[in-house]
Amino acid sequence: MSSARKVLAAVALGVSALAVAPLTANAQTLHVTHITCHEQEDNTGADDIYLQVDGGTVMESIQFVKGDSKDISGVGIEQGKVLVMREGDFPDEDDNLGQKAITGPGTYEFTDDGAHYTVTVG
Ligand SMILES: [Ca+2]
Ligand SMILES: [Ca+2]
Repeated sequence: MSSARKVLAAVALGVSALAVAPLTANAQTLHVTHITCHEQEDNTGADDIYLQVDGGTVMESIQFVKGDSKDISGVGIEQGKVLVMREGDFPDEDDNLGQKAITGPGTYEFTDDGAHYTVTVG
């Protein structure tokens, strides 16, 4: 392939990449990288923390006690979406510990129901 043809091929690739990603070009996929528990919601035993986006669970339940600080992997969230933190109380109704619009990389505090968690998003 001549160098001119290589350039044309690269341009064609660029155009097709844009064509399959309309409107979402600015939406960045972020990840939950860390969760710290400053205060638990449950008085006895560990909290069972899980995360939801758009009504779907994006992080299955992980146990936290006060002072725990855990690395999280494989939990993606699109920038601009609302992250909901819940605490499982099966068979009772689960508790809602807060919801935050994820506007970019940073830390988000979840403080509802007497709990206090910091979620790091990167
Ligand atoms: Ca609870
Ligand atoms: Ca619980």
